[in-house]
Amino acid sequence: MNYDFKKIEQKWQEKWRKNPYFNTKDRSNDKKFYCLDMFPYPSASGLHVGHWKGYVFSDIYARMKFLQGYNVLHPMGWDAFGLPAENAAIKLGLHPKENTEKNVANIKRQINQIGSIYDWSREVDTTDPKYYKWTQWIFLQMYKAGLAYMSDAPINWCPSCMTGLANEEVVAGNCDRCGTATTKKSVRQWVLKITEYAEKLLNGLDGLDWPERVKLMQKNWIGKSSGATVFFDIADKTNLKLEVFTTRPDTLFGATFIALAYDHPLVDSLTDAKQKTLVSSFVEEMKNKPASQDRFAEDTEKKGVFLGSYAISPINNEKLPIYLASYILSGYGTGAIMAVPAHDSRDFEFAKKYDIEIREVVKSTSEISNLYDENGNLIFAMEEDGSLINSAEFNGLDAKTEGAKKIIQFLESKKLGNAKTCYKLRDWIFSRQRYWGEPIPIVHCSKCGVVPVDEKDLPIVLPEVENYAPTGTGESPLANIESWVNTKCPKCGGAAKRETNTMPQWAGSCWYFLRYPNPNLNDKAFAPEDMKYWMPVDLYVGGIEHAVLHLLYSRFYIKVLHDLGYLSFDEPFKKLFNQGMVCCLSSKSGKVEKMSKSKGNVVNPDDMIEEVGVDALRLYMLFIGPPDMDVEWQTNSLKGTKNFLNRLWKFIFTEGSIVDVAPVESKKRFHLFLKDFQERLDSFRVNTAVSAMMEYLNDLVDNNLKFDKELLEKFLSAISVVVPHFSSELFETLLNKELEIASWPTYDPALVVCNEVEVVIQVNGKFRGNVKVIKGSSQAIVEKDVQPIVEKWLEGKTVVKVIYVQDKIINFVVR
Ligand code: ANZ
Ligand code: ZN
Repeated sequence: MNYDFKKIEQKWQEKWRKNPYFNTKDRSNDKKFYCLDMFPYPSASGLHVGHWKGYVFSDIYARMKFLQGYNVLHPMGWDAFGLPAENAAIKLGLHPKENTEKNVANIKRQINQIGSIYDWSREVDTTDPKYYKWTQWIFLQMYKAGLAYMSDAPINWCPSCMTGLANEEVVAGNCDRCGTATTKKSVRQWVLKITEYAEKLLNGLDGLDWPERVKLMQKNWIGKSSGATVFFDIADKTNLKLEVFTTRPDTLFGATFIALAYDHPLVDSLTDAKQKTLVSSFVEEMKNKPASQDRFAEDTEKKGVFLGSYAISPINNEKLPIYLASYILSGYGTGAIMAVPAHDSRDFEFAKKYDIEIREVVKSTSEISNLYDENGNLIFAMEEDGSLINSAEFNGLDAKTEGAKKIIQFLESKKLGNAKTCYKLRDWIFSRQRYWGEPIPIVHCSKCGVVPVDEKDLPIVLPEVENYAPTGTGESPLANIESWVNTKCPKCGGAAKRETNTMPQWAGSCWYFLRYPNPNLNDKAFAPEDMKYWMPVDLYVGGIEHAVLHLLYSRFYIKVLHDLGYLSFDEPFKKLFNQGMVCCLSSKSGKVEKMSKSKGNVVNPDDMIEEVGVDALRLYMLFIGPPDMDVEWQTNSLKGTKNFLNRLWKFIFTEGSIVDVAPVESKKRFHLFLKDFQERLDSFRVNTAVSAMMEYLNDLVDNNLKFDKELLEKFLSAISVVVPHFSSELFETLLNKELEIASWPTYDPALVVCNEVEVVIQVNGKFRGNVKVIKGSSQAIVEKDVQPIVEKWLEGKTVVKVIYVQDKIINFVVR
């Protein structure tokens, strides 16, 4: 009997479509498990095997929890508004709606092929008016709470996408969507006060079971700095005062100049007549520079110009020249700094260039070599902690701790400054001058000003428009549809105009997970009882690229809805898992790169399924490497997992493999496998769980082990999370049952004891640790098991040989 994967997989997929036995029960008394994938945006190219990696991974846990008796919510939907979808449609000359529908159909077909237990009855589409009615409703709640406001401040602008962008969407000065260098543009825009939540967003990170690097990225993005603001008088201008923000108040005696951002409000009043021409040409130059918010871009040359005026140091009354400097950001702190060249490398570089005094005020307590040249001049800024010198009565204090504290106290007592905390996080530019998004539910009335749309008039439906291409004028294409724009003021009933900006693509994805429990709810965005039962999400699977975008924005939304009394929890995702990317050799560049259509290295799952089947592909996606790491796709290795399934099938159908009562040794071996398999799944090492399956098959064959019906049922139930079609078929054929009734098997601890041995790990003969493995484990298994332990010893080395003495020792010989 051959394993006819095509027939079998088709058969089961049809059955599951007709009878989705795994669909979610509404609230029940069962424990719940909310297993969520980041929903895709329906791009034209469809899924590639890179997308499969995350979806197969999450399906393992959805299926496992289902077999464990949990009420599982494992939904899927479409993040279909926004720039990517719209740009794609424009390119094809299609209406975004039409194009989106087409793409959704194709991707849905592809997702269905995975054989995952998605509950399609809860599908969500962010472009459905029944959905975005509530996206608009949330905006109104924010507006009413004072968290949404209009601003005319210059924002990041992408000249190619012809829209404003949030800071999070600008990467190294370029548009995150199309790579074009961004500029600054003053357009009227809507902004959300995410900064009001900086502290809450920061503190909330502590309690999350998220990868450390994502938490760190958010922490850095929020960028909390503690220090002080210091006020400086201006020489000969008694009416002016300059405020700077510093994280190093302890270095106040070392300040030798002041630097301002080019657009600081005091530039004009501080510019001396003699310097006017120089200053205005510098300002012009800075205006035209691309908008980089990255103060740490150390490579850029520091430039500046002297304004011709001086500030007075509040601590020693010295006159400090005031400069404009290219490295000062207008949006951070006060846009002005006291510069301490001896202890800040940016100031150091600037001082060297413009020949400004460099005065040391902190003596390092540890010896730093090469700090001075032969003439005793500093070669670089000493940013380390140390004790204060050249600082009058503060000398000798530990600079960053006591010194800072005492100097802040001094400033506060004389009203010359205050302790202060700054955040790098900026408010969130929330409007886009584009067509394909949720209309912002606001009306502008000449009499009443800005008026929110009545909640009962939601949704404000995105109108049909003939020309949806961006205008580039700072107005959205909606502005041209007079019949839509002209409306009545909800307040006074007079003639008024609709807001024509639309929301950014993130608006719909900030809260979609609240909608899945009941996507058809008509009178509310979500029901409190549902929220209480389902939220927070138990496992959230998606790519690292959303670390400071979607994942930060959603946390903000949830915290706002919590504070407004709509939710009882304030963090949406308890556990986050970032699946690594699938990379592949690109024929264009000759390099192994992230799989993407533009690089021409995409592997289409449709083709792979044709060749090896769904289960073999699932198996391979899990086996390809640690799930959180980037891995390289190799079509050849796919045959390996196909062969494995064939061999397993053959073994099971071999005369004598299934007996009435399995011998004790066979039972033991099975329970050992089960323990291993489950522990590895529990710790998210899915690749090694698959190797446990492979090892077990070798064991079955080599040692002539047997199944009885009980063992077989347990075995098939366990591996059904990985190869559901394969398992279902055997369940039916051999056990006369449906997988539907299966439950998650547990190993018998009595059968697995005394079967573990401790193996000594060595690298070049040196003891590096121990590892517990199952007695009789093969070299391949032990090698995999010890990887995390030996990793650091093997890094950058070549393994020449691995010497393995079964159950005793494994020694890596490296060069
Ligand atoms: C004096 C000083 C002495 C500073 C020293 C640093 C070292 P973070 O940690 O990133 O918050 N700064 C303040 N506002 C700035 C702006 N708008 N653009 C560029 N730089 C700015 O950095 C805060 C420090 O960066 C501040 O402390 C200030 O320089 C500078 F030995 O003040 B410091
Ligand atoms: Zn009005």
